[in-house]
Amino acid sequence: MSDIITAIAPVNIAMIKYWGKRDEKLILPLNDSVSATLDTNVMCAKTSVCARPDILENEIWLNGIQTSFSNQRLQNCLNSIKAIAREQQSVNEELLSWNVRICSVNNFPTAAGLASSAAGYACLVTALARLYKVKTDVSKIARVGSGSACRSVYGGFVRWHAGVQADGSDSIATQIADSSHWKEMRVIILVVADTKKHISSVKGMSCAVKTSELLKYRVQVCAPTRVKQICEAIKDKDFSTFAEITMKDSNQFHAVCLDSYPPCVYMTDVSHKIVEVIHKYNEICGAVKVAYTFDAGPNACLYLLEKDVPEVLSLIKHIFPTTSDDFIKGLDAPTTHIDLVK
Ligand code: 2P0
Repeated sequence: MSDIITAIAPVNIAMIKYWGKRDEKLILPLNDSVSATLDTNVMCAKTSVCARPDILENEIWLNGIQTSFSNQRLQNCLNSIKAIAREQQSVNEELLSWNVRICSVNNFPTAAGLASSAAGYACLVTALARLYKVKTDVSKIARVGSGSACRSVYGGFVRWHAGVQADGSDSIATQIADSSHWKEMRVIILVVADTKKHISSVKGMSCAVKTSELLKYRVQVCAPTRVKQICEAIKDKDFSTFAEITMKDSNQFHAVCLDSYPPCVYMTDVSHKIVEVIHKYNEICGAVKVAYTFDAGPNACLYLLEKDVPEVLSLIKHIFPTTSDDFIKGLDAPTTHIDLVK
């Protein structure tokens, strides 16, 4: 039997969103996206893999429960890594012929819509690459599991290049800066609802590509400009530019969702209240001190600098008195995770 290989991969939160594919099978995006990878101590997936002659069929266990291995994306990831291993002759044929057992756990609520698939696939592919000793760009294979997973392969600030090649060979993630570059950056996750999203990202973005006129403008004009600007802002540690672009891109992404037909509505009244509170707070401060961003769900992710965390936390607790702290930790790209509604 093989050694048991364990890998850890954190969640990433995009400032410039990925929404829309140019190739659904290869998972190639229409535009570049930019994200920050959170602290592995706070929100991450941990996956162990092994291959053995006595495992009768490939197995996958998610948070302790055995799940079907029939998922095509999962099989694509395993097959891609094995194909590279054969090409590179990195392990013997016997190991490649054995079935695998994959056990993955998240240290955060899987149903909360907090990019669990990104962390999960990044982790799985990293572990499989080590098991079969392949030397390859892991982000390219993680992308085949879930597009945004390619960004979780790196820490700090990451850019996923849409690429131009039809085979996806240049659709990879690269690091803009590691987490030590902007040590003061903090993230607060506000969990508005921990229920599963009603329209999957796959469905939502496919509908947007087919029906949204705004998406065309976003892909051609706004996203490329914003990617360039936010990469500069990250390099210069220019928080107000970083924050303004992040909020505008979140707003445009949700506008694209509404421009889809039928529309996808991910934000709730509580989400909109958070937007209002952050703008009011920035206005009172006379400076952009906090940025919000919302993924395909109602939960808010706030980017802010360490010095402003205490004041913003007390503001949140004041506005949403039912708030309960789920966990408050944070180191690398630190996160505070708060449940707004129980
Ligand atoms: C992002 N999201 O950039 C955007 C913002 C959600 C909103 O990437 O079909 O789960 O697996 O490629 O990666 C969610 O999409 O979709 C996503 P697939 P994925 O983070």
